[in-house]
Amino acid sequence: RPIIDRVVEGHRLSADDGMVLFNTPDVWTLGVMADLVRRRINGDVVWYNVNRHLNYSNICALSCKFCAFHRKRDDDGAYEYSLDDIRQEALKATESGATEMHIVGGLHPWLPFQYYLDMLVAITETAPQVHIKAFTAVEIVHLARIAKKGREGDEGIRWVLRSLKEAGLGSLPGGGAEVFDDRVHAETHRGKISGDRWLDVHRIAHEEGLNTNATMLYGHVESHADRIRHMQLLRQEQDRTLRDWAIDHGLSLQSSVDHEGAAHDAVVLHGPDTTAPALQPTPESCATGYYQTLIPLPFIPDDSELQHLPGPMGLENLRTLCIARLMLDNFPHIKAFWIMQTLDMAQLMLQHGADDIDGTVVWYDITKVEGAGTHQEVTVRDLQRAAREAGFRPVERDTLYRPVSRDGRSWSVDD
Ligand code: V47
Repeated sequence: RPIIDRVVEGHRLSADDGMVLFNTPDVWTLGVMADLVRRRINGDVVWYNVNRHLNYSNICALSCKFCAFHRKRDDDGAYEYSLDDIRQEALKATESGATEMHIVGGLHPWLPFQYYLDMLVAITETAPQVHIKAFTAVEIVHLARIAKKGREGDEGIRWVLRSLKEAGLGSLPGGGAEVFDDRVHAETHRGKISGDRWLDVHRIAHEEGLNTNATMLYGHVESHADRIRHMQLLRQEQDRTLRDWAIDHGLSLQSSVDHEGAAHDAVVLHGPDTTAPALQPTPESCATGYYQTLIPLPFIPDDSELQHLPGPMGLENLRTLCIARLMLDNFPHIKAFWIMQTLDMAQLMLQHGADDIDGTVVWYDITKVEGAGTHQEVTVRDLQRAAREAGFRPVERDTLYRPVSRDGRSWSVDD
């Protein structure tokens, strides 16, 4: 009851509240509360986009245990795209009317930094209108490592981000966050950057004016408390990022404690009262970049080194989604990534806190649900139908959540 009251009144939930929500048998009340917050921030809109994924190489210096994508150079199925392949992909994207290319790959041991700059330039030349959302924080640190010796500190990261931005990078995707916890890191993705470093890269990206997303890969060896801490860390970073914007826009600050128990100012997205639409950061109104969306990713065990683990089921997925919507009160969006959850499940997610159903995708190589191939495509009509049937109004967006007007393959961003 007290938690329901806090949600209804638009007050921040604590980490302890989050734990209560993981333990309550009443998932449906959680759903009602998450829907309330979701409607407060996004009304009856379901955002979708017309996008294409490009996984430029699966060759990776790391061997994370949950990952079925990575290959060593001589392994069967190892591949890397040439710049010509990339140009072809950009051409296909622009010809199909895509507004975004989402580009990630393994930590390739030999490709030089110039390859990544050339990739961005080739895409920008071939498909100038398409937004390039590319490279997880893990790849950015790798690029800082290969670009120049001794460039792995914050200044190296900043230099890499600036160079990539100049070559055409538009934003960072949310991948590679996994779960911010040292034990989980040691057990499942030792060798990858730490959670703290992941957060550093996104902080620097925000300072450089780039918007970013965040993921949480859950349902393997982490605990519920680890998930709550992951959300808490993201939330306190976003508090810091949005503080000046909130003050400038007359949003009253609440108080919150961080994961170490220290008090800080909290930015909770809400309107003048809890029934009015929430004030939202936009690229025009915010002097820096910020986190746009959280994408909860349920662990898919198939073909990974952790395939003996069962992976989370439907109700656990809905519960985690609801808690993410309720805890991350300063994230404008929560995404249902249908590729990992199926479109049927994504519909239910829309009624449990998610307001974004991602995109048309087309090719996706990183995870495959129940033996699906790499060709995983839905049409705009499928996405719109899924949203309408769930009781919402589908609106096409660009990567920065600006509404898009479309006439077949040609499109523009609404003012
Ligand atoms: O970084 C890897 C995760 C991520 C598995 O920013 C797995 O808009 C589940 O980040 N089971 C890639 N997850 C996906 C991603 C993403 C997707 C959609 C939208 C956005 C966005 C980002 O998938 C990886 C890793 O964290 N992952 N293996 C697995 N077996």
